[in-house]
This record gives sequence, C-alpha cells and structure tokens, in this order.
Amino acid sequence: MESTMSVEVERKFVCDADIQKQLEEIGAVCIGQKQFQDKYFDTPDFLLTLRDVWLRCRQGCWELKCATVTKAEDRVGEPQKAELCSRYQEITNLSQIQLKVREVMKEGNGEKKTANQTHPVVHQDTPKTEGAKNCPTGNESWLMELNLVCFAEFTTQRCSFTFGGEGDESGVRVDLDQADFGYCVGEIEVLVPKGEDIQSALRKIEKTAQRLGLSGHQRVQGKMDVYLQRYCPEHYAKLLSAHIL
Ligand code: TPP
Repeated sequence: MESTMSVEVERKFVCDADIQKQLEEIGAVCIGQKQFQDKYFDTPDFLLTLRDVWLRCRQGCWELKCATVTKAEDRVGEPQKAELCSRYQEITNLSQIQLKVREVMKEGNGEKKTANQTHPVVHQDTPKTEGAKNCPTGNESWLMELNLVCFAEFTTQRCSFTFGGEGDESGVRVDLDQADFGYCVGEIEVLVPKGEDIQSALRKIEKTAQRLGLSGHQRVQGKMDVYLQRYCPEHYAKLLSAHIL
C-alpha cells in the first residue's frame, strides 16, 4: 500500500465452488496467490476491539484498522448498502499506530472511570498466551508497555483479482480467502485515499456484487468472527453485546 492512511470499504460474501469462473466471466484477472500469517493484539479486557479497533501484525508488518463510523451512523441514508459494506481506516505507519492505540486506550479508561466511578484499570502482569510466545520479540517493548497480548493467530491463503481499464470496476479488488482453521470468505474491496469519495466506492462494490450475482442481503461473517466464535467465545460474546460483530 502506498499511503499510510486510507479507508478500506469492503463487502464480504460467501464463495460458491465456481466463484473463480464467475470472476473471470465478468472480466476479473487473477493477480496472484499468497499466504500470510496474522497475529491480532488487544489488552486482556479487550480495550481496543470493544472500540472496533483492530491491531495486527501481518507477516511482520503492523496494521491498525479503526471503524470510521459507528454501526448506527452507518445505517443512516442507504441502510441496505451500508450494512453489507464495512469501512475501516487503515494505518500502516508504526508511530501513527502507536499514537492511535494510546489515544483509544486513554478514551477507554476515561469512559470506564466515569461509568463505574473507579480508578483506571492498571494491569499488573502480561499474561503469556500461546500466541504471545510466538509474537515478534525484536523491538516490541511497546506491546508490553501497553499491556497488549496476542489473542488470535491464523494463516490465510489468498487469491486476489482485479479489473483492468477505467470501467465501473476500476480500483475494485476481490480477495478469496481460505483461513487455516477451515473457513472461506470472499471480499470485494476498494481502498479509498483518506478524504476521497466513499460513496463512489460503495457504488462500485454494489455493481461488482450484482455482476457476480450476489443476491444475499445478509451480513457475512469474516475470518475473525468465526475464529473468535470458535476459539474465544467469551471475547466473541463481549463483541456481540457491544454490537461490534
Ligand atoms: N467482520 C465483519 C463482517 N465486519 C466487521 N466489522 C468485523 C468483522 C470487525 N473487524 C473489522 S476489521 C477486522 C475485524 C475483525 C480485522 C480483520 O479484517 P478483515 O477485513 O476481516 O480481514 P482481512 O481481509 O483484512 O484479512
């Protein structure tokens, strides 16, 4: 990715067995396959994810995804379209990531203090989970300092497609993902440089979905939804009740 801040607009879909053929039929070109490992981090009380902020290390590179609008705001205007598409700001510069994480944590602790009239939570120990043991140990003291531990770790095989030319689908990318815990999901996405037009990205995604014959109006589970549901049911339940998933 060229810029360190952009908005990712995407719609997930269930892949049929003949999805690759369908993609080729509408002019999509496979631009390659890759495999990557993701490790996701949060505090033990889920301070980040409960604010819809997702910190991950993908093949050694840090990325932060933050919700740009709340779910309620997202439903204003074009409810059907908005609900199916998610929008997240993506930050890939480590200093900007650390700044944003600190900011979110400060807000989080502030809320807790007002809500419960208690002191901010101070974590004594960093629990050592299986994932945390495998996490990068190079120069990652900031993780310890912020009490961030690895809560999910999985590998994905991804096949990516794009559309050539200047047509309706220019800038649209379709990823077919297969996670190592046995879940497949497709994603139609457009990366919008910060400040640029989101509505046009939503329209392009809608158009591509139509051309692929995606008729479902149901929100499709992402890899993380399924991972947490299976392996971290407590975390999953908290995110569900906070309307994050
Ligand atoms: N799943 C759905 C369907 N919507 C969401 N808003 C989320 C999960 C919460 N979420 C937002 S970003 C993120 C998660 C879990 C991290 C993973 O992003 P995702 O786009 O699923 O994975 P990627 O394509 O980046 O591998």
